[in-house]
Amino acid sequence: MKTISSLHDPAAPALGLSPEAHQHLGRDFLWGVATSAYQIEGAVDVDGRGASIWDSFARQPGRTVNGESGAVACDHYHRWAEDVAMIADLGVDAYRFSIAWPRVQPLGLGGFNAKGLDFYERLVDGLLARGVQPHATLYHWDLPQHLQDLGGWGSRDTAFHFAHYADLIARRLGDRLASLATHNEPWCTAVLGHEQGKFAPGERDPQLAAQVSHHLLLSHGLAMTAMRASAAACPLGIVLNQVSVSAASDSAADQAGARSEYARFVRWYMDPLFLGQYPQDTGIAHYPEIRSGDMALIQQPMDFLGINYYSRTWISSAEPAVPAPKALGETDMGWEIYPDGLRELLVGLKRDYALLPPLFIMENGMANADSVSDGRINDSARIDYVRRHLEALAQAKAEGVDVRGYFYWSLMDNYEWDSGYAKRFGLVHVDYASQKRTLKDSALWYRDGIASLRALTAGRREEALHG
Ligand code: IFM
Repeated sequence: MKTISSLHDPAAPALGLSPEAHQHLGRDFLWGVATSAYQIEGAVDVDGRGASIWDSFARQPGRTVNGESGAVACDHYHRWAEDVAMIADLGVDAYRFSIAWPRVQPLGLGGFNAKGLDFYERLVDGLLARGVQPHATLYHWDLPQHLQDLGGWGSRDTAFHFAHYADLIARRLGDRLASLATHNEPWCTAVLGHEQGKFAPGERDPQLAAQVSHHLLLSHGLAMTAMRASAAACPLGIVLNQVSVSAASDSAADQAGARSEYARFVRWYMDPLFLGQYPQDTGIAHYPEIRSGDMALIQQPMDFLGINYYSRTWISSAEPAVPAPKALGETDMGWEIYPDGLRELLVGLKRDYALLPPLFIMENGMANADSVSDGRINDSARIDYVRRHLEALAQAKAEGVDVRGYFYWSLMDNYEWDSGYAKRFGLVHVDYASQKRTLKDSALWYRDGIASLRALTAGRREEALHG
């Protein structure tokens, strides 16, 4: 197979970045790739794993495209060693994955499952042995079904069960993890899972969704407290999906619409975590029941904040609505490609939250139907997408935002939830029939780009040292 260096001029700037971006992303910047348990592991009935809400949801007719589920996915549970070797060969610094709660605690309460815990021990040690930092997330949407039967995230008790599970993981893996995040994208669990019915458990109840968001935040606070005690050296945080919001015009209605959308999406999580209160200007009627002491618990100091950015939200109150311009087009998800939104978002966070910890882009990427020719998987659109977002990220750094790393979503094509397997986000192509992994052009570009950034940085260090 050809490598990207034989496709591109080796003297060209690393990752095609501008000299300014080089300067900001060259030194001490962490490069990674990300996945999540249910989307890649498969092996849902193996070694004592309990059922999760996604197993049940995907079985319900009409919930996912073609009724597809993560039952096999990328079979990563059995192929983890090969996948770790592939990650190491990409030359990235870090790998972000999630732990399947039902694999390590089948019912979500009570006994833990030694075989499930062993799997993550092997994965973490395997990564470390290959020089790749392991970054784990405790909850990426696969709640044990048993807890759902007891009320799921709508029940306050689930927050306490989660803290117990978090504590156990911190004790077992905290000495070797490079970071441990409580939740991935709580907005999705609350809104897509409990208001829009698109994700498990498929509820459509806005009041329940508000309560769920509060219980997720509460569980984060409880888990942070428990984990601080048991894994003092491990950096702890949370990962939020965020957007930039653009108003279609200067009209009062569009401007107000954009402000309340931002309050519902971004501030709904940021304000409790960093200001100790929910925003009041969301324009929504549904607020959760909050008990005394909850907000203080939620507002725990964090070592890092993970941001997932894919696109912007466009607000038009006109009839008919003014469509988003989509000057750079859209991805296969129908999401507008809008890299400058990443810069806007990050600069806004720095402006609004004095207590902001160091940031990591924990997810950014595009779904793209890649074309295969001559055994090569051409995904130049993905390369362009990432390069533009890296430029935006470098600009945010130039404007003073403390961003320490970038994880591409995703390492490999995988189960895209209700969209099934048709949407391909991977740097690595997966042939689901054979489970063969093939590096796409973007993977080669990422690998060679990271390597030459490092070489440049090393060169600059040499120059600085020896003149
Ligand atoms: O695949 C998802 C991931 O699980 C969470 N963030 C967004 C990705 C793309 O939709």
